[in-house]
Amino acid sequence: MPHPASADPTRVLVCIPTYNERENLPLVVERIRRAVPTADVLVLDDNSPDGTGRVADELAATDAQVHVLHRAGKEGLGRAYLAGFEWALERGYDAVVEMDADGSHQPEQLPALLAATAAGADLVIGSRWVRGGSVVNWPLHRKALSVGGNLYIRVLLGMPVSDATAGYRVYTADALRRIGLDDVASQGYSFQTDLTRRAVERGMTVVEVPITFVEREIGDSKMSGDIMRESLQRITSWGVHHRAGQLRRLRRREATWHQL
Ligand SMILES: Nc1nc2c(ncn2[C@@H]2O[C@H](COP(=O)(O)OP(=O)(O)OP(=O)(O)O)[C@@H](O)[C@H]2O)c(=O)[nH]1
Ligand SMILES: [Mg+2]
Repeated sequence: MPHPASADPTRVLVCIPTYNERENLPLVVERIRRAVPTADVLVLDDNSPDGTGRVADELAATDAQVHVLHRAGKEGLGRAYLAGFEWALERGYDAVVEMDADGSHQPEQLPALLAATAAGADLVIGSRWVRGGSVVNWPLHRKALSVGGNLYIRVLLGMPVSDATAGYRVYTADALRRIGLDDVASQGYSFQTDLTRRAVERGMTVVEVPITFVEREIGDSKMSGDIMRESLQRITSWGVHHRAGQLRRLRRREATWHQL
């Protein structure tokens, strides 16, 4: 039976990975708390040298819906999210949100993503590259990198997803359990493609909701050559396995036809 919005039983946790986001964190947390007051927030800080962890503790001290997971050191976005997902599943949340700390993912658009979850999606992707989606303040080379990367992923992995690298997402708790988090090895941004691929392979309902992605105004990007290399290597290897599997199935089918 549908529930009225005021009695919504869905428990939502917004996970925010942080590395040197001291100035951005209070701004994004305040916007989340205003946009979706019922949602809890979990900051996943990798012992940021700029003291983001202390800022997170101060926010948590004044707001019972804000929590902090302090991690020993910088281990990458993927590892931080895996720790956050485990934390959420242990505590019985129904939906888990991924959101950057730097304001690129606008909290005001979260209700639209959560609406797609409520409508039955297992995974909702806030997408820059579907009709209605956009990017504000990106130089041409960043756009080209994202569009090119997603094209490479589509061609190699054959997934019907326009923005598989996007980091603004909602997973249902059930989807996270079905995806299986124990053997996820991706550390950097390939983590997003990895989980998209797993969701598609398991026949889950993946819905893309258009978002306006706004380039950070404060702080530095953590994108690096190592992160790019990890993505390229992992995606290429998944693609080769995927296509080799298709070829094997095709050969088997051909062999069966010849026997008929
Ligand atoms: N805990 C943790 N968070 C990280 C790590 N690397 C990046 N982050 C966070 O992940 C989010 C995305 O990182 P960004 O540097 O904004 O990466 P990006 O959005 O691809 O790059 P820009 O568009 O240049 O900002 C931010 O909230 C970062 O603070 C990490 O190793 N550990
Ligand atoms: Mg960013």
